[in-house]
Amino acid sequence: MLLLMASLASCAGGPDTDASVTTTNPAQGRPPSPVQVAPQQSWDDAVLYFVILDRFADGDPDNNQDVDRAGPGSFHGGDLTGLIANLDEIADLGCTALWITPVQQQVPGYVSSVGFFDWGYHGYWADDFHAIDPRFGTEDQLAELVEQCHARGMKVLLDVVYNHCGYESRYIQEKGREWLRFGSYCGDDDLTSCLSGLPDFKTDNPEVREYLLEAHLGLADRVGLDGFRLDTVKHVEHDFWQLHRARTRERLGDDFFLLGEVWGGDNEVMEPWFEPDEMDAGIDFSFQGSSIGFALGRGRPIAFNRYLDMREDVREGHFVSHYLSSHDTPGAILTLDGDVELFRLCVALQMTARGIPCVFYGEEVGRRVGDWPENRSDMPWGGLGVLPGEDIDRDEELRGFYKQLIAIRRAHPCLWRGEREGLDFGKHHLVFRRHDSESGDQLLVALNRDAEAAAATVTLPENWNGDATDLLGGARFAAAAGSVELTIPPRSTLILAPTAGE
Ligand SMILES: [Ca+2]
Ligand SMILES: [Ca+2]
Repeated sequence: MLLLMASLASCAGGPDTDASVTTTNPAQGRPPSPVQVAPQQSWDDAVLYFVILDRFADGDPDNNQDVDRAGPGSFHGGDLTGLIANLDEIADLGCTALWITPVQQQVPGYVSSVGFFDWGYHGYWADDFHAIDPRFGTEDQLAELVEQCHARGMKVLLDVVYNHCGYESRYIQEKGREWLRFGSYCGDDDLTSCLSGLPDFKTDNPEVREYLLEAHLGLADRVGLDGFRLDTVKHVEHDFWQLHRARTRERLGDDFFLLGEVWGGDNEVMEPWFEPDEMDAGIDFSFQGSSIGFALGRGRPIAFNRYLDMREDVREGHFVSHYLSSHDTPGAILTLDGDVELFRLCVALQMTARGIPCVFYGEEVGRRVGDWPENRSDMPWGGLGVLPGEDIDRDEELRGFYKQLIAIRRAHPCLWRGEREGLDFGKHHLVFRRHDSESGDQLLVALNRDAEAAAATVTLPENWNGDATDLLGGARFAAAAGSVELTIPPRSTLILAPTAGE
């Protein structure tokens, strides 16, 4: 998002897939509560679900201020109470961890230079780092969210900002240039520039550091968070992040998880933050475009396979988190022109790749995740009647596909910690093997992006016993003389396991 001018106005106002155990109550169409998720063993087998709090569910109309659900940049009323009430929606999908947008008190006005009234509904424009915005809820409700997630087997990451505050925030008046760069005082490099014109904290000033550290770490400590998603990482000094890591370890424990947003980051770009161990994980910005490109028929599958190999070369003990849609990029469904079959190929790629797959709220039911600001539209609740809810029919078949893939992923360590090996490449198809040497678990993944079925003869690994059965659709392919003849249906994925009992 680029804001050319910030003018703030004042305002008055499947088979073999038992990783998540659920049953659906047909009377209500929703599962009984609380839905249990098999807790992640480590962040290796995590599946993350990212929610923009204001756009997910409004559980408390009494805290609504500045709500205009027709306004793309207005508050839509979503809050912690609404999220807590609908956690089963996320747990039932099989996700093991939740990432929510920042909850601090936001600046009391809006920016209009983007062509509409744009408020701090997203939480990135803080006015007071030591207060929770009442539009999102209270600190007790945040603690309740953590407790309710833990009761379901899920972890919670809170998005936090150290780099900047909101436009014309109280800190400009209260602390001025001692603490901030703003207006004509903005620098012109990554560390000192004013991102989108936002006042930039002087994070090399010890007083600023201590203030922000106490705000975020104190909150995490009091409510029991499991980690942070760190915003705008490359705009803050490395020695700050090293101090931050030491402080989170000291106060919140060695397991407190740090997922950093380094814009444009991937496994290699993250190295300067991984090598000194400033954070555990980084957002993988490469996967979305690469997987969409594959689905759209761009490039050769053998080249795409090389990319998939390359992105898994991550420093030991560290992770990248790969997404198909986000609040800062156009969603995959839009980029694929609404083609759900091609989107499913991308989802299959996401769930069979190493790293932490991140599901952006609602894309699992076909939310029209467009370009900004439409990528931040309301969660589609359809007949469930939750507000705010985008007025489209939920694609429950797509949700079922996600659920099945997530369950397969969680049940098969080869998908989240195994080695990968490309086995067969055509003009439009790709077959690769995932193998976990520790458990012996292995699967073949076959994808075909073409409108015609693809035939592939695949040499089976020596320790493959029996035929091959597709965990997604149930089709069985006979093995003969150490190989298997596959027919991959048009624009489809097969996830093949050795046929049980042979
Ligand atoms: Ca509300
Ligand atoms: Ca900065």
